[in-house]
Amino acid sequence: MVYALSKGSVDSVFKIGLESGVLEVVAELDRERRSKLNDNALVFSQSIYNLNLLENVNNGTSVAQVTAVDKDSGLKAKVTYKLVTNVEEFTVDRDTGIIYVAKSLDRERRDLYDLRVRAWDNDPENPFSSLARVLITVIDINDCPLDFGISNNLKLDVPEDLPRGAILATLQATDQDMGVGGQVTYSLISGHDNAFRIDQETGVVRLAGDLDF
Ligand SMILES: [Ca+2]
Ligand SMILES: [Ca+2]
Ligand SMILES: [Ca+2]
Ligand SMILES: [Ca+2]
Repeated sequence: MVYALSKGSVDSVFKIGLESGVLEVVAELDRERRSKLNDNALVFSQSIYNLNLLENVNNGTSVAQVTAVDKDSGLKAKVTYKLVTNVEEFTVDRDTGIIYVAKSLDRERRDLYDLRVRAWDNDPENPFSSLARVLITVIDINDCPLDFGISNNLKLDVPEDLPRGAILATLQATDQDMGVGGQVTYSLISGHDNAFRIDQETGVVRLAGDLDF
């Protein structure tokens, strides 16, 4: 005697023993076997995380959290994070994916960080991993002092008979901040008795009155 399933085994859910007539539920077994495999990759909640941070953010501040999910179970779904870009300014907590500031930022030194965070599941035999990008823009604050450079302490010899309006010197101060925090204006504040004037914008110092020694 030979047994067969009357409508065939359409989606291979059932298998019948030709001699024995014993019906097996193949798909159930297969699903069971599959669930023991690490067959789900990690998926980050975003492929790119964009952050804007003020350059005076305190060390130790948590600034963002990256998260990856894994549809497997147990160790095959337990996620571990690692910052794979070599920087000192940021760290990523291996268990939570929280990003911390680890060292002072300085917009004048570096204003952009393009970081990669890798997430692994903890399958001991065949771990999956996935990569996300964390783009950090450092926002300027007005934290740079003006620097007069070599003209910080300028000594000039001026002939007594120089005509009014003659240019004596051009002072140049620099400020590395952005916007108004980096704008330089000049003014004379003492010791000039209206004999000199300075252009507010250019720093050009001119003779404004009569010199008499
Ligand atoms: Ca997995
Ligand atoms: Ca700075
Ligand atoms: Ca400044
Ligand atoms: Ca600044």
